[in-house]
Amino acid sequence: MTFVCLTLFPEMIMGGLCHSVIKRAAERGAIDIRCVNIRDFAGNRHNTVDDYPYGGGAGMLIRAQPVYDAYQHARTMLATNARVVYMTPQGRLFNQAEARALATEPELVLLCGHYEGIDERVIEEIVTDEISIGDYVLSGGELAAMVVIDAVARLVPGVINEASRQDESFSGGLLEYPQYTRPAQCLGRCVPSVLLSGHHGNVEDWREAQKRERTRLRRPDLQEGRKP
Ligand code: 6GU
Repeated sequence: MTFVCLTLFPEMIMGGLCHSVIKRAAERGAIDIRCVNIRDFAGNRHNTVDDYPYGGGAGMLIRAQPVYDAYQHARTMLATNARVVYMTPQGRLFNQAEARALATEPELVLLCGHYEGIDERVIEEIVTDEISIGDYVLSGGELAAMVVIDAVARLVPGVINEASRQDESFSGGLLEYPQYTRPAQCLGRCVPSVLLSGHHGNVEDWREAQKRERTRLRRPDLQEGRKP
């Protein structure tokens, strides 16, 4: 799967995603993460991409033209008419179901805003989806795009181990059970004895009960067994 980010801070995206699981997946060619720097399409001598908002108000906006030209450049890098996701607190809330849906796409373009936003006309022209990662305001869309890319990429076949993809929090609509590794006693606490019993049926039952209890206590909004 190919991700192309339209951003003013490509080094932030590439630096943030060049680690661990995602880095190795990119090295293997399971995913490809690229950036187009909107500033390269400023089209003026000082390479400025922002301007004052009509009607007044605080802050600056990214002009439509550099974003549109960066998008046209991104299109030359892509094989399909890929969805264009604008990262904005005004978008629909991102969750695991949304991640699963996006992971079925062969290519995605992620548009990262900055300053007070982007001229609405280019959003109308190129954007197919608007996504927010939560009810708080970030100073730019890059961190949000990185969150979406990480969550989507790990659902792409061959990026992570299939078993860990099944077992985790949210995939069954419940939180994950607690886990322990050696030694059996640490920080004055013991590993729950059922995990040392070697009785796989009891271990499974205990883990399932832990998932339900954790979800009930910590996230009662996640309805039992329903995929979010
Ligand atoms: Cl997607 N962008 C920005 N700038 N802030 C956010 C967000 C996105 N999601 C939550 N806050």
